[in-house]
Amino acid sequence: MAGPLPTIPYTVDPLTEAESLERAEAFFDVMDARRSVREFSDRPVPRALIEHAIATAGTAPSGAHMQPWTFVAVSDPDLKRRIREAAEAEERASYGGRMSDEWLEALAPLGTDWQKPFLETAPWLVVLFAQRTGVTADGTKRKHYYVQESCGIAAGLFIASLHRAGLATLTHTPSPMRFLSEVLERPANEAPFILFPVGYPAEGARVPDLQRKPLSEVVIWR
Ligand code: IYR
Repeated sequence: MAGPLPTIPYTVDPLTEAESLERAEAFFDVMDARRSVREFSDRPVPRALIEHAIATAGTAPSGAHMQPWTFVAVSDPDLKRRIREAAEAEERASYGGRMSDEWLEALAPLGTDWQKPFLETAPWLVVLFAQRTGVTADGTKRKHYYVQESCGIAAGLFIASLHRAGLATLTHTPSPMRFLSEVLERPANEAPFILFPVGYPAEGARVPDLQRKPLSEVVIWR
């Protein structure tokens, strides 16, 4: 059994309470301006921005530090077209009867339907795969822990990084999304988790006028 890793010193920024509050408020303002986007421009996005967002996602804490994620960054038009075709085939079946009336009613305010043109318009599709298991240096199978939680946190950081860089994305989960494993030739230990179209919003893009729950509705102080 491996022993504990060597340790290194760690400190956080030494801030006054006022400075902390200022930073917290400024970060909230940045994140509060983020919206999920479904209308993308075809304006190219430099690969370096995608690399930084993925690197930022990779700073997420993960179960036993297994980092159980793979990001597949797709810009190839042929692959994007195949992903769109497969996603729309699934979504057509979902909207056409596979989703319950209750589900369709919950989605109605968002105005979504089976058509997903953004899967071809957005310059990048980044697919986050969750690794149910991994491999050790000697090639043996290794269990991963808290895979969903770890990938969920990584997804959040990915979204935050893109937003900070002035980009837009959508947490898209075509259902079922097994086809992504086939099209992107991923191994059986990886399951598609979220598909992110990434780009700039289309000129004149609009988003639903949603309201976020106030703090009083989401927090209980004890
Ligand atoms: N996957 C479908 C349906 C959908 C489901 C939920 I939950 C959403 O928040 C949005 C859409 C689609 O992408 O249209």
